[in-house]
Amino acid sequence: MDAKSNIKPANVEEFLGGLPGRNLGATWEVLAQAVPVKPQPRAIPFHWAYEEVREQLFHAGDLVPAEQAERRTLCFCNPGLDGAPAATSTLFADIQLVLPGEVASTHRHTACAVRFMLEGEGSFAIAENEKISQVPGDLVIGPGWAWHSHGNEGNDDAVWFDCLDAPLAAQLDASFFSPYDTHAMEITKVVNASSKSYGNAGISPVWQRDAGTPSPLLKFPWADARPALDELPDDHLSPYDGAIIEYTHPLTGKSCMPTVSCTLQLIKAGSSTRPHRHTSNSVYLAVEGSGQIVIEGETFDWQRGDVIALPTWASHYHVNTSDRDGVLFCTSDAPLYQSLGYYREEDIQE
Ligand code: GTQ
Ligand code: FE2
Repeated sequence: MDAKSNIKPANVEEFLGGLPGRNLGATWEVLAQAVPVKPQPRAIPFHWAYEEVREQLFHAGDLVPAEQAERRTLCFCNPGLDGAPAATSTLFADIQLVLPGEVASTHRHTACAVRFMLEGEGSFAIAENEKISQVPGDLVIGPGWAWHSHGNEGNDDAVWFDCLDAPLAAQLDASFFSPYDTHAMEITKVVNASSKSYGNAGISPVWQRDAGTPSPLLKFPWADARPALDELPDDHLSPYDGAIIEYTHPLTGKSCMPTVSCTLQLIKAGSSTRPHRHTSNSVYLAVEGSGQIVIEGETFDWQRGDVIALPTWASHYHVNTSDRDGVLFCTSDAPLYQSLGYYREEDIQE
């Protein structure tokens, strides 16, 4: 029978068989696909060891000149996502290498970016005509559509972790990218201008105050964040995350980016946390000590520089069996879920 026959179907099978040719579906046949009873992430929980990633990154350093690669980075490809450049369904993450004397060209994209410095003292970012100095442990954010470039004027190889909401922008068909017309952006502001304007907690400029999203403060120094974790009073410990602080917009207290939040947490030596799960995807970067994240019953050991992808709704808890405190940096798309009314969180009874 012709797929578009006008003859009344004799039975249900014949009726259903005629629908695809008309670009129709019988909703009762695909309801679980249209409205799943719970999230069905394709991304899987996954761990990348820094030792292995770093070795490959330095091969790229030997073989690929900075001018040739727009960015010399190795991106984390979640095995559940068919080789796509994405650590989770919404988050792209990479490790970047900038050798002494190198400068990465200026560009901008709708995706926002956050960078956590791992190695090298003399690197810098240029964002919107401002030069930002960066040392290991610093978090530097790149708001969506802001012009940016990076460089290294020190003697050490500079390595850092980046996370962008690029897969989200691409899935929303909202991704734009543009290169700068000349190579390097002009620097018109004082060095670390955003730190000078907004980097003092509770103190902010009156004239030309920028309280919009994203955060007008672009750098969150390790020298501020690390002591804050140690000093956090016990009544602020999370049952699920231990001592945890967020890098927030200095004027609104909201996440540093509209779609992405960044946290730093400390799992005390010999401690463990309660399991829970939530909608939203996370990418963890281990920054100090060692520990384990147990995701859906599977134990992922981590040490400095390791990256772990936690897909939405996966149950997880933290363990530190070592005799040294462990510190994790984490980027998450929770603000996205929260702003859409899609955020859910659930305690898991053992
Ligand atoms: O550092 O600006 O790996 O824009 C991919 C896209 C890094 C960056 C990437 C980017 C960057
Ligand atoms: Fe970029």
